[in-house]
Amino acid sequence: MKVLLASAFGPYGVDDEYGQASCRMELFHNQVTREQGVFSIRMFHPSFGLHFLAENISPPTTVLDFPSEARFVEELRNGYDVVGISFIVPNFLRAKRMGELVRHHAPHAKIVLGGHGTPVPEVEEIPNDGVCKGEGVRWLRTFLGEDPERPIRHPILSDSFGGRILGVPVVDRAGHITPGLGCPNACFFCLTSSFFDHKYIPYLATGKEMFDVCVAIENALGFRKFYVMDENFLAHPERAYELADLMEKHGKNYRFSVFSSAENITRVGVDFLVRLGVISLWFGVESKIETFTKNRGVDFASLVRDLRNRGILVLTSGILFLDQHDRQNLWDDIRFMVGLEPDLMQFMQLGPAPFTPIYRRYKASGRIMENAPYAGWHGQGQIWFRHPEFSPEESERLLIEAFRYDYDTFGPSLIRMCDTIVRGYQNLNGSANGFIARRRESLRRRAVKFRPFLAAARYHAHNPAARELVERVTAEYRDAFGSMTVRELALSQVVRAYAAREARRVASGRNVYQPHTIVTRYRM
Ligand code: B12
Ligand code: SF4
Repeated sequence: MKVLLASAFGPYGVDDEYGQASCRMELFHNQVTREQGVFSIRMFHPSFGLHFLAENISPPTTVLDFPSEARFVEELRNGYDVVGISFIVPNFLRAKRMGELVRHHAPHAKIVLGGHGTPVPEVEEIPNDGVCKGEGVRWLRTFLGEDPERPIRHPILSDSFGGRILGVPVVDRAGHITPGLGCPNACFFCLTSSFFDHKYIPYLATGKEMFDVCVAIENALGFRKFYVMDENFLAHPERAYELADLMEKHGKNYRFSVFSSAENITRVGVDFLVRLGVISLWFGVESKIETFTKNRGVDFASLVRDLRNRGILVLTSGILFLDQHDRQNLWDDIRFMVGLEPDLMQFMQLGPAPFTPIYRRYKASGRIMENAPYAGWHGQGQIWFRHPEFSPEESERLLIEAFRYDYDTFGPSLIRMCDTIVRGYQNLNGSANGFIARRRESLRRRAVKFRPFLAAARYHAHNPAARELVERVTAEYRDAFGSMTVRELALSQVVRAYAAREARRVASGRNVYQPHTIVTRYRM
């Protein structure tokens, strides 16, 4: 018995029969820094879910990530008994094509489908022998006739590859950790909450379990920085407290990037986050018009300021085209969210996806556009529901304007991040706690790494606000670290050359990168 697990085939982020140019496979460039030209931060993430599955079943298994259609067919020729396809809603047509290819080239193989695309009503149009709508490890074990309840092992993986800053290939990788899936908060628009039935499914239930995975990743891959893929990591403070205690006890200066809702961030407090080694934090501001329970009573302006002053990078997200939005208050909301001055700002269009409460409501009232192709259901193109005020075309234009407003007002996120790092370094000065002193030292190292980029940035600052930001942050660096060394000056010239080339590429409109195909063999 041999198993193949594949992600939807590329190329991604191009207009073709399977997808749209506005649906890229790059996290920041897709939905955060997309309008920041040469400053847009580029990177790819492997399909973590597939590795979780591969690590936790018994047969020899191949994970084929980011194949082309031809590469997928080529792999099928290796004779698999089970082929798993993972897809999200906008990749529905790709998954359908892949199912057809399996039936044609490997007619004896069983096809199983999984991922956030499976709730679409037409899922049965994809040839299949089983559909997993939710947690996959137990489901796939059951499908293969294995014991679903035996302990789950966390895969040892790095979080990203293909990073580029100002066109320079950078290696700034971290370990990947998924402590659990889903979130019980059940915000009405949220697919990940609905997909896992508004429950939290822990993979690493305690701080000790998480600490052990950190140590295992450090031993295997050398990373002491981790990208934590959990929708609401701080919703389980006991796990985080235990993890921090263990790190201190064992002298491990680990650092984490986490997602969390604001209520939980304020509950544990910024001091604790510094102690835990959180270096970046992503939370949903969503909107000031709609009151989400998770955001009730949160003073976002001071929260963002406090976090950045302690060296924690802040990524906030906002939703555009809520029912209450009209031409006036949409911009009030955009200005409010941008005015919080996070390092990074994600805007996403409201996107009713099957399974969610909002989808059911819109579907029942005939507001879902029946002819809108799934390829466009991704939140960075045009809305696929009828809004009382905005047409799909306007939604696309206004989304782009919101991103540009952020960029024009506060400058490149890259430089804001440099600002946060140096602010944290200055403000953690003099702490009596030896562990915090080590945190400060890691901020210094990050600052040093970024300095040549900062120096090259002035040649690409696109308006007076961006130029002023670069000047101010450059002065902060000088105050904190003195003049640039000869090596830093030389490196900044290298960055300048790369950035000039990247700027030409961006200007020519060829502004999408493709991830390379990654083949990982388990037990083969
Ligand atoms: C990491 C991530 C990405 C990475 C992609 C990495 C990759 N290689 O695919 C990046 C940043 C590139 C990305 C991009 C996009 N993403 Co994304 N992404 C996520 C995120 C945050 C985490 C996914 C993850 O790794 N989870 C951890 C793993 C362990 O869990 P899992 O993937 O759910 O897998 C489990 C089960 O689902 C199941 N399973 C999954 N696949 C399979 C397959 C089989 C055969 C079986 C049996 C089971 C199974 O088993 C796994 C173990 O339990 C999710 C949100 C979330 N928290 O889940 C959004 C999410 C999946 N992304 C989403 C979207 C919309 C996008 C984008 C369109 C951009 C956007 N507008 O947000 C682009 C599309 C890219 C493209 N062109 O295809 C949506 C999908 C919504 C939908 N309607 O389908 C999500 C749910 C976010 C959201 N709430 O809106 N994304
Ligand atoms: S808090 Fe975040 S992850 Fe949880 S339901 Fe709301 S939007 Fe989804």
